[in-house]
Amino acid sequence: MNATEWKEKLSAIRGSFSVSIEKKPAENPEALELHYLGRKGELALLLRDLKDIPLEERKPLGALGNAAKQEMEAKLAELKGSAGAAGPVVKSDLDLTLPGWPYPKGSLHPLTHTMNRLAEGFLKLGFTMSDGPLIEDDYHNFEALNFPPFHPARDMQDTFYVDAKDQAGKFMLLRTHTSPVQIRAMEKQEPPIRVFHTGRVFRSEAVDASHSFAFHQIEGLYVDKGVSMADLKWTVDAFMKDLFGSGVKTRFNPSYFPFVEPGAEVDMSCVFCKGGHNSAGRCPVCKGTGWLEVMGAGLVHPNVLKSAKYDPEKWSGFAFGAGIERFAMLLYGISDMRMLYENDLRVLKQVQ
Ligand code: 2NL
Repeated sequence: MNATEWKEKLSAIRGSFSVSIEKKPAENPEALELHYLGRKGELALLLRDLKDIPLEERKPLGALGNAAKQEMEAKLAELKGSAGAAGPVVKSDLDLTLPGWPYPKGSLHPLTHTMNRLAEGFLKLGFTMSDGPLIEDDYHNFEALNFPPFHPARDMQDTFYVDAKDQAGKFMLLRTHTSPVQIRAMEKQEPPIRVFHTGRVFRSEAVDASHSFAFHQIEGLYVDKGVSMADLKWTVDAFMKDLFGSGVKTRFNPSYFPFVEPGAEVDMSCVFCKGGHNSAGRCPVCKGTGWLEVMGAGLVHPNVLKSAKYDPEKWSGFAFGAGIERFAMLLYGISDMRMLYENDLRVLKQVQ
């Protein structure tokens, strides 16, 4: 290589370096440094070639090479300095070994969790989940359930009516119980049928520690050949044991609902005192009776079977209904229903 060729090579290296350094987005400055200025970099190899050039010509070439080197170093330093702002992060004060910020996890609402547990219990027993509208007509909420035309539940004092009428010219309403969902299930399906539903219901009521104008119910229905009170008793007992543990007992007291005959109120043994009294005296939850009323139940009234076009001579069934708030309060030891609607994080965080 002669002096002219050497100078041309140097200017080619400077040219390609300046193209690389101007690139947007910027190239990695460490890689550029290695390629041009490293021990086996392009400039180092060219400087090594100086030995083949006669001594008297070599001196000014060496000065040119060193000037190019200094210029390239300065440009690389500049690129490294701006890397934090514009280019990829190469070095920074970020300490990746520090613990992360705690990220608050969401959780299920106690009512949602209770509904899920109830649903699991009934799915296990072979029941299918049914669903229906929140805004109902008079027929599905009352008439098909054997409510007489002037039953007090139809009163404006008890039921929220909606400013819209059904095909029969009657005002629509917010469903007052989950029973219309079971009526609709029977309309869609021939017996045998085994369904349950959990959902919201609405009643025009003053709010206090044990009442709300919007609350939740679970309701189940089983219609088949030869279904009896014994089947109902077993099912209710199995489901209460699933929810509260195998130590729980259930008992039936005679009661009245228009849609069942016979009808019963179901009590479960008090989960707080197990017998009415504890070391602190009379149990405040069961008032010392040792029993808590938790649901209503009975054998489906023949008139209800007839309105679903089921032959009451051929089929019989049981049904039950319960308030979900009451179960959630017993499961979580909540004494005032309003706590379930206030979204206080101390209540909400109890459930994962
Ligand atoms: C209660 C009482 C009850 C039913 C609900 C029912 C549904 C059909 C036919 C017959 Cl389609 N009965 N449901 C039966 C007895 C009681 O609920 O106190 N609920 C909170």
